[in-house]
Amino acid sequence: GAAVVAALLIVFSGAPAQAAPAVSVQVDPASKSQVGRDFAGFSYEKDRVGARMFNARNADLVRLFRLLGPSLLRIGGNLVDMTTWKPDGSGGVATEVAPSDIRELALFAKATGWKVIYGINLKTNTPEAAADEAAVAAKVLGKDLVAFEVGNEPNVYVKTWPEYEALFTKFADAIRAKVPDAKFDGPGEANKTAWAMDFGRTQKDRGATILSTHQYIARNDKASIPDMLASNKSGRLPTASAAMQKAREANGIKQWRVTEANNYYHGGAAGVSDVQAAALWSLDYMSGVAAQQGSGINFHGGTSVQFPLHYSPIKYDGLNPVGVQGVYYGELLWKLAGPGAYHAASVTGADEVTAWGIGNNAFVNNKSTAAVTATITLLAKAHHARVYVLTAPKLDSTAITIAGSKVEKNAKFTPRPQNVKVTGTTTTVDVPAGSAVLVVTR
Ligand code: BDP
Repeated sequence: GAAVVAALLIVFSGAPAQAAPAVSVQVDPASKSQVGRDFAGFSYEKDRVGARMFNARNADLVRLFRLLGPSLLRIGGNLVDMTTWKPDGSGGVATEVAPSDIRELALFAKATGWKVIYGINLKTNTPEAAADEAAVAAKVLGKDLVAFEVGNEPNVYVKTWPEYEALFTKFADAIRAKVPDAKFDGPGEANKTAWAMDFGRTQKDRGATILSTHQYIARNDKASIPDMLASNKSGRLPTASAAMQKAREANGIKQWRVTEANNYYHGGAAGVSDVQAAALWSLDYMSGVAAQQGSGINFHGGTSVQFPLHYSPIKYDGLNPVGVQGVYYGELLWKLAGPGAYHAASVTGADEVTAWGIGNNAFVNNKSTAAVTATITLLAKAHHARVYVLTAPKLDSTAITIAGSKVEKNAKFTPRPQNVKVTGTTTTVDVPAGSAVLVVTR
């Protein structure tokens, strides 16, 4: 009896896998860029500092950051330009920042191992107050401060580059007078890269270490899963990455980075921004940025007084996490492969399948509605590999798992990767419809 059942199981479970289209993936041994530990980061609104969401006692949040990190937290958003520095304030007020709020942030950075890009109000501030706040932030954050960012998306409220250059210079000069070794990222335009070249040229000897841009696919009334999944092939995202790389290289700036991004602005859309499709989208976006030698993406999230942030990697009730969503899972799968050299990969046999390598590991991202069987040529020989499958019942599902495990709100994550045989450098893995796999050989 048992033998018959076993034989039948083999016949029936074998059948669909054989019917799946075969794709072939070749990882390119050449590499132009390194994926660092801080590639997959977060961006948050500045008011979260005054609200003291970032404090070392926010235990679940600390754990959720640690699971993904150590990485880079960028503090900014529209709320940076609505937040007032209160050097004598007692703290704990969302629209203000007092020294004690920065101390809480610094303890959070220590507890999580994350570093910080610290945004300062440009739009409704004075150079003197900016410099005063910067001096405190530099002292309190110490080595955990990566750069200052002055204003959010200045192209929204400053019309021309010369006007912006003059304004930025006033603030940056005041900051550098108090913090002589201050580093900056910029210009951080919204959905544009027009000022990146000028910013690189004029600021490279004035503390600029990161050229930055913010990219969203489109406004949330345009949100759709098919458009989101196609957005990494053409349109704003790949065009911006190429432009940033050009500006970085031309000016010899060390890094370019998408310091704020997500799929659809005005907070994203439920059922698109927070589901499995968003996880697959975020993976392709990270791959596209790495391919253009970008040093990472800070996916925007948290909460905002402006609109609900459906795209947030971590979902909140007030200051407390209640779970994680699509983009968090994409970032987590990415992190499980790195750090290491980024390798492009060619895919033959399916249109909606992309692939790339980090180190000796390989990703296959299947955005189609059919399962595929991928035969992958890896970069190094191995006998076995671990396979992490990021999957959900459907592209618009929130029931996402990686290697059979969801991520609980307290960051409990117990993946059980499958073991597959590798023959020489070749292995074959099944990639379910609307799913991504990470093959780890290291
Ligand atoms: C960006 C802003 C951020 C918003 C986001 C959005 O920097 O504060 O939350 O758009 O509209 O432009 O979703």
